[in-house]
Amino acid sequence: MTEKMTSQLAMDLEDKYGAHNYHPLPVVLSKGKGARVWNVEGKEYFDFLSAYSAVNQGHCHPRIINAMIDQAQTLTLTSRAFFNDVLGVYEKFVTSFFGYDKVLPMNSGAEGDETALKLCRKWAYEKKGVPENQAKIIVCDGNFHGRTITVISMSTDPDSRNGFGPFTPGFITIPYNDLDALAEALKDPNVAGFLVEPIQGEAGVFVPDEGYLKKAYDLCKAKNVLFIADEVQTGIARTGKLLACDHENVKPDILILGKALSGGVYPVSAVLADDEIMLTIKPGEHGSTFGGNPIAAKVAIAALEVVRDENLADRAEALGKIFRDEMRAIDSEMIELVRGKGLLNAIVIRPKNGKTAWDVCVKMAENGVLAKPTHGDIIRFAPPLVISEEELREAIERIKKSILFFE
Ligand code: IF1
Repeated sequence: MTEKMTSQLAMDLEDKYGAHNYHPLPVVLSKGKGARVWNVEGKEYFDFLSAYSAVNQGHCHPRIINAMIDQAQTLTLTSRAFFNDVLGVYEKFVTSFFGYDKVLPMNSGAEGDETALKLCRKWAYEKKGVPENQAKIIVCDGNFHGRTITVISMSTDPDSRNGFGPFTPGFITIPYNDLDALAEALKDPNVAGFLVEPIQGEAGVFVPDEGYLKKAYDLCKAKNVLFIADEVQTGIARTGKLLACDHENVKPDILILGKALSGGVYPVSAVLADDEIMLTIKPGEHGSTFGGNPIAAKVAIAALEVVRDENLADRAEALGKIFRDEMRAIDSEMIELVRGKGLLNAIVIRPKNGKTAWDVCVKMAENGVLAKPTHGDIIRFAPPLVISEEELREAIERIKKSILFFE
């Protein structure tokens, strides 16, 4: 490539040579550090998306990057046909970090959800005594668990599903945050598991009622049904606790992690469970070429050490309160609702004079804050958890200025 790179050239190249499976904001990033990113021309932004909560530790955290570089220069991939001297160390570290007997390492969040579904079904047949191929898993309206065919078979979002059938059977859909509906669905003796996001991210940071997770967990336990938490987006300190389930002292039977498990440096996901569930999968029954590779293992250890050593959960809790208070204090008809937990927040935008959440996001980008609307009228705000209070307050001023521009 001899031509000088510009934002326009980058967008033209993606348009001509890349699949059109996204509609990005017209911002072309080329550098990231901590809570800040820069475009090709050097314009600086505060990143308030954090790659959908994958960059909780901040862009290019030196401790994680160095862990990756060191391992990348030593041994990158062995496959699981052989042992290596890193995976077991990581498995001990991560199971101790979250309090489970074992971990099954994968790469993407969707693979984590798929693995959890397979574990849940296997457990149902081998331990609960559900008849073969009759296992059912309860999921919620508005869920987002990834883009693979079985995962979208659980989805209620037309954009995620339409045109991709036929779908995988065996799912019961109930309204989110509705315990009566869950109790009713649990009457089916073939129900094996309940898969739920502790906060629905894609649905627009839909925070359930206080006590919902604990009561849902108890209803599942009473029926010998596995409580499966998808913490791919809400986990890793994002909501002000290490896991969103920790706000209600719920320990999922199966825990799914991804995204910030690697600090956004490398694709790393993980499924954690105790032996009764995890050992239902025998050698040769599940796997992945890159799952648990040495680089992923070292990166994930470093990423979790940063969460621990830099107290990212406490930071998210404290800074999130400032953010929501300041957003609620903005005097604008466009702000219908502010909701969230920790540093996973969203504003529901009431369109004004034809201006929508998208227009607010374009204006925010001009003013140096990056965020993206979800489902049309909701803007999600999720900065890296390493953002300083001073940076947060500067970003809040830029967000206020952007919203008040339309008054
Ligand atoms: C896209 C959404 C967020 C997730 C939860 C599993 C996965 C995700 C709770 C799958 C992934 C990403 C996927 C990305 C955009 C983003 C997203 F808008 F799609 F829904 F964050 F809300 N469970 N979420 O949020 O993990 O396979 O992607 O590693 O597909 O556009 P993945």
